[in-house]
Amino acid sequence: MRTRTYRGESVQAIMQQVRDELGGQGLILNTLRKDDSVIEIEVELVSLDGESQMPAAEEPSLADTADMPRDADAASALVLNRIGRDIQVICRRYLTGGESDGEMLAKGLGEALSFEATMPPKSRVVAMVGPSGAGKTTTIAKLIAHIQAAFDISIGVILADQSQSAQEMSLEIFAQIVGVPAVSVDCGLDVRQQIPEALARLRDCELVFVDTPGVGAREENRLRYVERLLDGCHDLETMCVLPAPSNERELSALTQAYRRFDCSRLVVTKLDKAGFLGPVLNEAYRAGLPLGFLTGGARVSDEVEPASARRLAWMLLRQMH
Ligand SMILES: Nc1nc2c(ncn2[C@@H]2O[C@H](COP(=O)(O)OP(=O)(O)O)[C@@H](O)[C@H]2O)c(=O)[nH]1
Ligand SMILES: [Mg+2]
Repeated sequence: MRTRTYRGESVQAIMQQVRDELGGQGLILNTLRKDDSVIEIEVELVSLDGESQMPAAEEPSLADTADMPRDADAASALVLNRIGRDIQVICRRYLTGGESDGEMLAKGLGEALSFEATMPPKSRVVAMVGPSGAGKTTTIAKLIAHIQAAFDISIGVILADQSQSAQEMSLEIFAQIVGVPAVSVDCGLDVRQQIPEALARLRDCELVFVDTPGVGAREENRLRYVERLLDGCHDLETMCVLPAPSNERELSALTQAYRRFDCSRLVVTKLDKAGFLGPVLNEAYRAGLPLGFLTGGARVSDEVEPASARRLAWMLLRQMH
């Protein structure tokens, strides 16, 4: 991938430079606010041969079981080890008796887990909650890019995380580039009023994403802050963002702590970095949370895709190589 980094004082000036040099063909990968006066935008140099700009997710074809080891029992054991304890019990019913192909695994996963990948969401306001570094901000940017490409609806964002560093993606700058209005809320005294006031300013937007500050399972003050922040918000859906490369205990502590947010679905991030999906799938099962979206890649142009049993089965089988 050929990339170029542009720096400047304003989004407009940098984007003019991108347009002049790349003829508007660049794909935004990352947006950073280095300090008060310097903005940095990383752009992929997209070929001009008309190829799709968003990399298409690989189509999960489960028909070909030639990928599986010849010995069906060995194949089952291999896959089951990657699924997680509780789900194994359910999937094992499907994977014994020599029928260890991808379709059967998908059936097992479909029985053990639930999926809710409706996009755009039914609620007008969508808040992402999760620990720091889980991928909340990046996922919102990815979803905005996808929704803009696929649907004709007006989107806005509420920036409720003021703790951003120069290394973290700036959703504010990304929003400016893609023409999405953004309203920042600060940690004022009247926390409950912050979101309704921001929403009033975004009254023309049909869908509004809320980027919340990262909260750990044991950070009671921060948990309470986010709870109060979202408290006064109507027509709200809260998604729980969990990184796949996490251990079982941590994931379990997080979903328990987040019960107060009444999350409707899970977003599983960093699948590209997880060698083992067991802990996060097991937690989805134990917490009874539907899987919403899966992400695999640090950049805005990387994958975010609807979760499905077939997709997970395909990933688990692919991991065997
Ligand atoms: N490898 C990988 N990195 C990701 C993914 N999603 C986010 N990241 C990276 O993880 C880091 C934290 O992401 P960020 O969106 O700032 O997390 P937040 O603190 O939850 O908002 C950044 O360096 C992102 O580029 C993903 O799906 N895969
Ligand atoms: Mg963030």
